[in-house]
Amino acid sequence: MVSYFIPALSTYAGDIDFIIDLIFWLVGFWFLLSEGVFFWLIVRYRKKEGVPAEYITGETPEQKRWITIPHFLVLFCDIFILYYAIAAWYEVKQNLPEPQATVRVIGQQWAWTFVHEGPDGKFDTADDITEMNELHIEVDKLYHYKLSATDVLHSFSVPVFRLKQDAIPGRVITGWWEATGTGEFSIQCAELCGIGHALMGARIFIETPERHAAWLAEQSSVEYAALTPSQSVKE
Ligand SMILES: [Cu+2]
Repeated sequence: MVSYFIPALSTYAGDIDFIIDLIFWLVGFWFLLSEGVFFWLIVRYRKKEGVPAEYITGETPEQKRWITIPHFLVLFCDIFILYYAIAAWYEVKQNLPEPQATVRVIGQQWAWTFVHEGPDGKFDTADDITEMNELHIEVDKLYHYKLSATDVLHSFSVPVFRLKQDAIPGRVITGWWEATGTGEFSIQCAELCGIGHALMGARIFIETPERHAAWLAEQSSVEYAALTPSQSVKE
């Protein structure tokens, strides 16, 4: 249902959408049922000529059953929500599959910086590729992200991945994604981080291996070229 509004483009997006759907249907069922009973009682016991109003304290066992039985049934539904929520949490947060590539994600007031290892597969070398507010990645490739913040709390949010992770100054948080479809989508900051918070959007470009290789080659050649003032590092 969620994917009708926002495409689900990571390997774990479907698990998270399933929990949202499950909660929607369970809560929706109990909402409609309780409202139905509520309005039925209002109509059934409306003011009638010759029938005096009754003061009900709700203390007799027969009256308490109106609370306790639905209460236990709702708790029973919670078992299913908990089961799927813990399974999804394990998949997204506890489980860390071997990466095929790693990207540094750095939040700062008010922009995102993304650093790729470059052709040598190592950070902090001359061929690292740095992007501002644009993240180019490859589809069907398992990435680790190393998330940090240089000033205040931020939150790295990629709606199409159903991924959201706080970025905390002084800490590097590792997580992962594997994209399952191509396209250009939004990245947001999901933690109020100052006056420019609303402007802290970026774009993610999920590319085919061919397109991504072409982009990498382009970046490398631009970074190594002797730049003249008229040239731009950007595409
Ligand atoms: Cu922010």
